[in-house]
Amino acid sequence: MAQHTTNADPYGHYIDGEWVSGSGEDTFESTNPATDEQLATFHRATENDVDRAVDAAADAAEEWREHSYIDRAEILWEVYNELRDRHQELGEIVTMESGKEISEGKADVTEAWHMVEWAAGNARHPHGDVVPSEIASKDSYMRRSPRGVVGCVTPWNFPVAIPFWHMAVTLVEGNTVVWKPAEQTPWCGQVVAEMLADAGVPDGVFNLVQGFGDAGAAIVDDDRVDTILFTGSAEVGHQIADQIGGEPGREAALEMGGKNSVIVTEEADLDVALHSAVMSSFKTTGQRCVSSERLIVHTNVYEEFKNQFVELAESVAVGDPLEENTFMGPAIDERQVEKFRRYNDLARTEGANVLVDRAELPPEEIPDGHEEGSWVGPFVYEIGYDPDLRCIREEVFGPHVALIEYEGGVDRAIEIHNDVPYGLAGTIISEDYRQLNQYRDYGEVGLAYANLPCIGAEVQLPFGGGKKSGKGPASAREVIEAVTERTAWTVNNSSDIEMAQGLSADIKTED
Ligand code: UN1
Repeated sequence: MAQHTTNADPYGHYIDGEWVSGSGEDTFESTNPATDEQLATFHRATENDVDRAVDAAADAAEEWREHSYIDRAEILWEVYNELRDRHQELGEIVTMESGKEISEGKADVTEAWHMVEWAAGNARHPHGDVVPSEIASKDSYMRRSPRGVVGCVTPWNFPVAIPFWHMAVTLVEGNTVVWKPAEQTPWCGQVVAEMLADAGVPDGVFNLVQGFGDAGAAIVDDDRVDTILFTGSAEVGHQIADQIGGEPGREAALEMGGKNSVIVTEEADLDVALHSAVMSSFKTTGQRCVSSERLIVHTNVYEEFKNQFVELAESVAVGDPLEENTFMGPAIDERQVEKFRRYNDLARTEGANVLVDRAELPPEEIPDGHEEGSWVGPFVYEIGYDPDLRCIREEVFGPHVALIEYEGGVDRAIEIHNDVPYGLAGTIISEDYRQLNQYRDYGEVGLAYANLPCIGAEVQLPFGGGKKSGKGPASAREVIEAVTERTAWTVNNSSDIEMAQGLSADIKTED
């Protein structure tokens, strides 16, 4: 297995069908968060490089839309096969660059080919509606056409899957793309770009720029980019929403964070509750946008649940993400470790009773040769419910988990769940179908689960949330709305003009 890429020279950008170094002098490193080893070096894009990439995408747009859906999808089937054939290798690259343990690294690649399969398969499905008219001689349709140039800005935590959430449907629908992967996972970006280039995407149809937030901002600022697809922090997402919202003709679909929860009612099967809570809180080291940082537990089962959850949080295996027995790998980088520790301190200041504190892993728990990694373990506390506490309202993006005890009916648990600015994911654990249905109907949550963890959504579901969590889902099947224009196309089959709504079609003249 490769410990780093084989390239000695820095990797570049892919613009207009060519690999280029770009106009800037700066380079940056991809590092392995489990060891702090450098994996590869990349040229850092300037505004000028983004400008060239948008130029190429704009020039290629007209020709690309002339291809049939099925021709466009043909290219993606090549990518689908390659993702499957290289599953183990790519899973290891995801793990080395993002720190996610190997089953998650591989699941990331699987989720990517599922998305490609959905998008390419959808090319042979109907793309619009036949709509009835009040007037028998009229035929009406809803037709879709590509919006043009789509800018994609993707996060590090699903470095292969989320790029395909954005780009697979977008390309099949006939748009061209300028993509900036997260600066933490440029190697995954390079691999995905090589696949698309090798599959024969025409020059300019797909462009990659490697870099930081300034390159992402340059994509957003360029008004030749018709749609922005963004998955990442609420802070950046809201800036994009503010900016694009005021620009006629431009659209943005934004997928942001969450302060998700697991509700455990007095009717819960406690084994299911514990299993779901551990998966929701600690998988991906708590760094999914759907990870849960709040466990809202009924008073009747609180002590028993707490004791067992604490025991598991004390013992989940943190370690080398390439090892199959590891449950949690490292955090992505030191910045994320600091944020996690800052929020742990905040919870203490706000009155938390700390139950598990593995935030600073003792040296004997850190695998040999991994001393420089960004290691963290679970931090679990209980706290009396107060809606103003920041530690239970703000997203940490780490294994930072609050236990909140509630009394009364499930409506009280739902009220606590809803009382945060986010509305992305959540789950309820209960054997009582009335409680489940109440949660389904009143939980403010885009991805709602029952008797399951609140992670692991499949690509054929709509993915996204309300409130601060999202705006026009930037993922999976819903992307189609953000990257296509709808035309209502109505044809009259008669030589008389007859109007709907009782509107008179008589032309009345003075005489
Ligand atoms: C994310 O957390 O940023 O539902 C994406 C899931 C995955 C996607 C998560 N399919 O957990």
